[in-house]
Amino acid sequence: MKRILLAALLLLASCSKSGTPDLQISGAWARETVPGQTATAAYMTIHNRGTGDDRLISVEVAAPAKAMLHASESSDGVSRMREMGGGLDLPAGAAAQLKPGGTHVMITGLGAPLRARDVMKLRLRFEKSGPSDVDVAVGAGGR
Ligand SMILES: [Cu+2]
Repeated sequence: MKRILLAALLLLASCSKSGTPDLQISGAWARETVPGQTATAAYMTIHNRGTGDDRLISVEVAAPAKAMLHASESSDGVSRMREMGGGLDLPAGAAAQLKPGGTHVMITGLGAPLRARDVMKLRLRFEKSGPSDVDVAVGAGGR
């Protein structure tokens, strides 16, 4: 019995770290829009320097725009995007890169164009760490 309990505890420990997450968000940028375009994508690095796992569960942007988490995948030379319903896992000690061709924050329904040097505000909601506001630099890193 004791051995089974120990095995179960070890399994639990390897699946999920229950310490405190410590998130550092850096390099947030988004593409500027071209005339007539009302959607863009935002990218950033989220480094979990803590001892506990966390998860990015949703992203909010000022109305009328909407933000959602997207994953990109390509098959047969065609790239497609899909909404990440379960959010983005942020394991303790790891860095998640949101970048072109990969995971990104999709922003649709922009009420005004985004120009280089604008700053777009996003609110990221994390399962354990709660909300975190991020300034996204428009244009930077896009060229
Ligand atoms: Cu997308």
